[in-house]
Amino acid sequence: MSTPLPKLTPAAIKAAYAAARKQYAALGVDTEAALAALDTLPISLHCWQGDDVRGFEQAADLSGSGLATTGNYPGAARTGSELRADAATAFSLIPGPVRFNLHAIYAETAGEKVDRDQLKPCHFQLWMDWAKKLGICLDFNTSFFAHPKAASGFTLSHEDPEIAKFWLRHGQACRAIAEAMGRAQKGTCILNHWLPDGAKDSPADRWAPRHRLAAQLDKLLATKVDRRFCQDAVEGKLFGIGSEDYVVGSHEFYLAYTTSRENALLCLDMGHYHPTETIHDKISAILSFHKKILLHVSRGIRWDSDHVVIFNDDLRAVFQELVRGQALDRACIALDYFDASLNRIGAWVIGARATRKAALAALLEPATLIRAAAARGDQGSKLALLEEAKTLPLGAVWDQYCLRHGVAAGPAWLDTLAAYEKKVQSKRR
Ligand code: RNT
Ligand code: ZN
Repeated sequence: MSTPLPKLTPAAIKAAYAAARKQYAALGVDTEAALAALDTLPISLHCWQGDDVRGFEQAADLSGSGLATTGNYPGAARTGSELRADAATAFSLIPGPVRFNLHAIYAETAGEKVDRDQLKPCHFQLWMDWAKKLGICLDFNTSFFAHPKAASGFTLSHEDPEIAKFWLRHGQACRAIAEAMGRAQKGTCILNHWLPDGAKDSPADRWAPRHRLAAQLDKLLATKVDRRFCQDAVEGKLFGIGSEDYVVGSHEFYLAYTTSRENALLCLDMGHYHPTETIHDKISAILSFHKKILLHVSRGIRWDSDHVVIFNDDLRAVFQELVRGQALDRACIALDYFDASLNRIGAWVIGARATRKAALAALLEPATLIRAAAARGDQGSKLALLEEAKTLPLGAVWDQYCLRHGVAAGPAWLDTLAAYEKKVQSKRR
């Protein structure tokens, strides 16, 4: 980027906000209340966007996991310190509260080979120290992929009891780590379990792996942890590369599992459904019976479930549902995508800003007017008001939010990123 991008002055932001505030107030919307509500919503940033889901195990290889990053933009983080520095740079460009979401393959073992079933809280001490210094909380994930014992495409639901037991021990190890993280941060660490188990074509038996998975999950979730500190979640998926025909842990499997057991949250990943299926309509259905959900904010395109999140209708609809149902505090929000074709810090910032903007847009909806029109049976006015709401000055309120958080409003954050890229990322070979 050669010429610096325009910076909005605080005076210009404040003037635009004052006008926007009046415009919203005339429609019954309190922008100050919306901004205050926005500050109560943490967004968990996923460590794996920073290095294309590589992690720190030398041998880790994503092939066979159904996860694939494409692109060769230079400057990916190679170590824990680089990833931490990159993440902190992203945080400085994102207004509002953030968390950081780690995977087990990001353990730091000081050169010692530690297999997944032997991982301990001490292997995440540097992460915990860093989080404490920044005043943020951590979330965690079991890594059931990129490992020789995952090469067949099956892990926890494997027919070989020894392999299944290995992955069970991995899950147990991760629960102890998540609990330690939660204890250190004096607040819940969400531990998400996603496994790739599935088949490319026409499995002879769709039943047995599901019976095994349910039994293994029951064992895993029965091991004692303090649930104030470790809250498990399970994430379903429709298909992956190499598991096009059958995924053991499908959405329906986990929906039924979590409903019957009440020991884990259900995780919905926006990219894990049929290509034209969206998740917003599922939220009120699930939250009619579940206390909370975990959302993986992502963007599916064709066969890829993990494009960088943008401020689109799907994302807006998710937050409309949460706000309309007064359920913003019943959804844990975590980003999940990976793209190696652009600056990876930029990818974090784009997705996190889009997510928060979608939440703000929902909080600014002229809900009272829209509901009143619907209540009197005036469908035309309801639809017209929804349309008019789309062009209200959301941007002015967003800029004010950025200003209050000391984060660049508008595209000027790209200049900070370009400077960091030049000084830090471009030096990595
Ligand atoms: C994979 C799932 C899962 C992963 C991460 C790396 O399809 O979405 O959440 O993206 O665990
Ligand atoms: Zn996901």
